[in-house]
Amino acid sequence: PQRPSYRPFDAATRSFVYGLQPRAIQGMLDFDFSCGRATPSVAAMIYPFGGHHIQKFYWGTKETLLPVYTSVEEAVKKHPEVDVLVNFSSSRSVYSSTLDVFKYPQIKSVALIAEGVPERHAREILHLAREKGVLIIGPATVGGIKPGCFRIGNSGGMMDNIIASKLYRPGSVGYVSKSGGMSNELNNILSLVTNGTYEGIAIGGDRYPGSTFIDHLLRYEQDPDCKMLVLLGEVGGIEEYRVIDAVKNGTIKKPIVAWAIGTCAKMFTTEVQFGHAGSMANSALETADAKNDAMRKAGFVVPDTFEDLPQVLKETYEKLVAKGTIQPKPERDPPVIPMDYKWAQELGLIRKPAAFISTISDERGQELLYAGMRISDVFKEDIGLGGVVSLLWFKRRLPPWATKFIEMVLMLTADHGPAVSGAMNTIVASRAGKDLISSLASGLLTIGSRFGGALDEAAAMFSNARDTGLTPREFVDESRKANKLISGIGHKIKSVNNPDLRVELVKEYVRKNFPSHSLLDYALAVEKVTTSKKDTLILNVDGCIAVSFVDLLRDSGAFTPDEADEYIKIGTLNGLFVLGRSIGFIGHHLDQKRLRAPLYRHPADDIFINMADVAQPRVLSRVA
Ligand code: Q5B
Repeated sequence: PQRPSYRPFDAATRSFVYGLQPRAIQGMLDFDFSCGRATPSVAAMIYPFGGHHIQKFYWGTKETLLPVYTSVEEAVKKHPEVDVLVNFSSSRSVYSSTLDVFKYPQIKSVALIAEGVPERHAREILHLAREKGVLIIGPATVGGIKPGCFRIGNSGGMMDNIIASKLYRPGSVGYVSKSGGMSNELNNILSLVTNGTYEGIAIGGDRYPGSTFIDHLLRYEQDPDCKMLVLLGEVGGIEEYRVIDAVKNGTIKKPIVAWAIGTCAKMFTTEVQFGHAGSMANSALETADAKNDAMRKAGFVVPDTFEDLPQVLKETYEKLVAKGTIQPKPERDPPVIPMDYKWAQELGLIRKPAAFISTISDERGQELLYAGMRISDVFKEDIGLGGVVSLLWFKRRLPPWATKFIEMVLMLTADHGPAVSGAMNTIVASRAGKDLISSLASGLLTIGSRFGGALDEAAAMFSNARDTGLTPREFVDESRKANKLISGIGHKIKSVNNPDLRVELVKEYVRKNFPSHSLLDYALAVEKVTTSKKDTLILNVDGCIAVSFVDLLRDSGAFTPDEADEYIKIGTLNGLFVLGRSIGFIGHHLDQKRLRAPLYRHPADDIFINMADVAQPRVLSRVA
């Protein structure tokens, strides 16, 4: 690109960003968009790790893709129009990456953002840059900004600041400062008392910046579009004196307003090191007061205090307007920059209906909450697994007899040997090489109305029967008439003579601890009728837990009758068996893995294969 050496950045400037800096790049692209640039100022990223790929950014309301190259060589080959590099590499790698860039004469300006670059490295970079004719800004800098044209990295701050300081269009004042923060301040002041910033560079606070005040002020002096200069120096170093010489010998002729920060240093009894590495006076000449005096004497416009800076800027600007040197242009409305959704949400500017509602837990705060209870309190109050289930399933703390009952159910249902259908499927899946989750899922998917998943229907059937006033016998007869098996009744191997001890334990606990157990009593009366027909038709473990849980829901005082009914309807009770039996299924899976059990194939002689009644394929006669 052909642009005069005094103007390294214009509205067509394209750059590479070294390092993965999506936020900074998005900031540069948003700035570009606000300026009305036709193309993004960032052409690509360079990042040696992770391979060549692309990343997506916003371009106004639309999106655009930027390539990420792994080497400068590749990047310059693909983008011959790029002549600026914004180098975000760390203090450790900035030296090597910058030296690498020097191999490519196409790169004319490099901004070094890293802080803490060893002075030896900074001086070497500076020396080589001079040899190669490359402009270095930094290190230890935010960079700089050319309103309406180009923004180096994060210079200028957030987009609302950029818009408020009118940086989306050029003004007439070129400034140079050390600090990025003070640059923001200057952008703001200049937007209020002049027609704004033409270009602003923060050279960085190190002792050996790659370019200094004079380098940039000489550029501004040459640039016909820059009408007024500002130097914001500071205590320490002698760079301001080089500008003083240039003003004295007439090299700088444009009006220059200046201030050296750090005049308060004299209030300290010892030498003070201000924020920047170079901001400490090593001689009387380096104090801010000495610099301000010398600049004033040389003909700079120097206010009496920093607070007076806006006033002198205003006066100097107005003189230039009065002389016709500056002809203020009519303001244009800044384009609306779409705000990032997250940021707008944080500011409370937008709302949107949530796609999901959740009412049981919250991890967004400092501490995880289970139904409003802090996880630390869950342990402090030792509410146990039953307490956690009561919080997450029922959104309330149930009394200890109820939470203990939940725990008892989980323990009782944890396993019932390898032969039950769910455990079998877990084992077969595990032996087929499946992982824990697949094997567990295989077992869980076996739970259904005949095996383990009869609780909800048992709760519904027994409650309905009792609530509609059926006697146990009428209930059994009606079910038989309707050809309906009673859920919760019957067991493959347990019987009156071989009682299921789990059921005995539940009955004992409920009778001892529950305030009422009317449905359990009703179910046991039904069992009397069914076992009189066949001794395996006992109230089984599913049935016993189900009716006891209905007693808990209805009579604990913790639920309204409607809530109790709803919990039965929405399938809560099968959850107890599912949760408990997961423990056993996981155990079976681990057991098979431990045993290195091979693939299971069921013996064919155990399957009666009979295809006698397979329908013969019908041969359709052709229609002639
Ligand atoms: N009859 C459980 O069947 C089983 C009847 C009935 C009226 C009934 C069967 C059943 C309802 C579902 C249920 C949970 C399939 C069971 C569980 C967890 C487990 C499992 C484990 C664990 C057993 C023989 C005769 C026939 C039938 C009649 C049967 N059930 N009448 N109501 N409910 N129950 N499931 O032994 O006249 O001869 O034709 O479906 O509650 O899954 O340990 O294994 O922890 O893992 O094969 O405990 O009862 O009996 O079907 O041959 O029937 O009794 O009509 O009469 P069986 P079947 P008839 S607990």
